[in-house]
Amino acid sequence: MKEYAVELAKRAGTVLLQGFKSLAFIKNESKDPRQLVTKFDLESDKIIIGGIKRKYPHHNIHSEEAGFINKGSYYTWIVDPLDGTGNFTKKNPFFSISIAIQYKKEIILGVVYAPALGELYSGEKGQGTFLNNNSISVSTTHEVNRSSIVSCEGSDKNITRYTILFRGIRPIVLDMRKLGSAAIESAWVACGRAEAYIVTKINPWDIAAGVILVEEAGGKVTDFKGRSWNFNRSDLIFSNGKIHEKLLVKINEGLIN
Ligand code: LIP
Repeated sequence: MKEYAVELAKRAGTVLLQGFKSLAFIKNESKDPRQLVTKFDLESDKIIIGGIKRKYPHHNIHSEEAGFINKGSYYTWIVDPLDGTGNFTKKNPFFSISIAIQYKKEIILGVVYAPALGELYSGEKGQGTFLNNNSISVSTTHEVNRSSIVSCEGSDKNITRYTILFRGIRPIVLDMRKLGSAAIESAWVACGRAEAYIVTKINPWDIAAGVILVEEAGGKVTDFKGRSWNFNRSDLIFSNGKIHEKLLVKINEGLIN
């Protein structure tokens, strides 16, 4: 399944990269200006969903574009065919494809492919995390004031929550950045470019692959109450494990409710 997930991500990535490199204006197909959907999200979705249906017709699929296809299986493929659509439409290379496989309640495989960056992350239960076939691990930093944090508000319509979080966390860390692709942000924790990724109201397809990338790279993923990830939990911290509790304490000082 890992090889096939990688193959599908690469196939979809080729199409996305063609669109990204073309000079044509990329239109938002959605009526809501905050809800970006381009023809490339849909094309990429078709490639990935079509591929899963052909090879694993009995598996469930949950994709950002196609919704939930329930086959009553223990296996569910969780797919974001284009994560970071906003970046993509602005010719910013930070966009990716995210494919995860959940078995029962647990994520067992994750692939994040950022074609314009030439980076393919993969993680498998008990097998570690890899960036372009090189084993990667989370950063060893213990000090919050030496930590780089990536963060975003996900699909939170109440922007005040994120603003309060940013105001509380920013003064105690070295740096705080927003990359515009949740899948890439979680992958950055897995490879040690950031000590943590803090996100509010994120959709499961944006970060399901990131959960296993970070865990298999030696990190930790919980919600703001310290509970492990599940499909319905959306206020999340992905970290190197060493600064996790300190950030949780800060968040629970009343930054977010
Ligand atoms: C996007 C995320 C981004 C987040 C947006 C959105 P999409 O995913 O990855 O980081 O801030 O709210 O969810 O919609 O491009 O797949």
